[in-house]
Amino acid sequence: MSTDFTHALVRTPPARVADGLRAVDHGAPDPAALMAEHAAYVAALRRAGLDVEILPPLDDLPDSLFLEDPALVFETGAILLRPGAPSRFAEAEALAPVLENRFAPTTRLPGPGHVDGGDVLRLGDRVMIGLSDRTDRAGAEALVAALDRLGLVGEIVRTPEDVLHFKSDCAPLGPERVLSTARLAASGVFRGLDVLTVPEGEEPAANALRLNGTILVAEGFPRTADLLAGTGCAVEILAVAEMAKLDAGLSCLSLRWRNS
Ligand code: CIR
Repeated sequence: MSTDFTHALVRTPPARVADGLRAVDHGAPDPAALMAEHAAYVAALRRAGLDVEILPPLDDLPDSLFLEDPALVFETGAILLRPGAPSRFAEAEALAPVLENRFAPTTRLPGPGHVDGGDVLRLGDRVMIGLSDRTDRAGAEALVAALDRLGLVGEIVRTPEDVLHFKSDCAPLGPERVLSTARLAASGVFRGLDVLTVPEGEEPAANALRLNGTILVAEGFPRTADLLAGTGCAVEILAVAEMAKLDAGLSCLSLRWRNS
């Protein structure tokens, strides 16, 4: 199932992390505090049972700690993406040797389109691709073809207006269950699925992260934490205030997969 994982890759935040992209300027993150948040995240992944490998920092690429955006990994192979922000293009190629060592096949999304991994939601064998400012139709169509070669079914959907990534507003909780903001659920994209709706005012908590029997939730969203505790999973609260200044949540900090 798409929330059962044995392994994860993360990347150490670079020295220039405060230069990362920000849609709205809420102030620069404090690099030391962000490092502490990152270390706590790695510890939480390990507590959830994942074998975590930490890749070295890429100091010329300030957003390179957000490993979810330049690649997708599945049991059947990996896909190096073409991120939608020019300053993030080089992140995919930097990951190539790392993924080629672990995943066969590792393929490259053909151009000219773009896809950010943050716009890609996997639910079992179904993979939703949200069009956004970072993911265009040409990229999404190329991804549907690449997914088909891995035995997965891609489906092109829409990210809500003014939302960075599709998964800024949702998270998989199981093959047929999602956590979603009300605005995304209202689009009908999750029709037929079991949808848990994030309480009004707690929208940033939608990017939770289920790892086996644990769900990680950002600090400061108590009603969402209570809602998720009702699923029977253990809920762990993580501080992400510094990451949030770079528009980041919990899923974007790692690539996760299951080795059978
Ligand atoms: C960016 O704007 O690309 C980064 N500052 C944040 C990326 C967060 N990624 C994600 O939510 N998947």
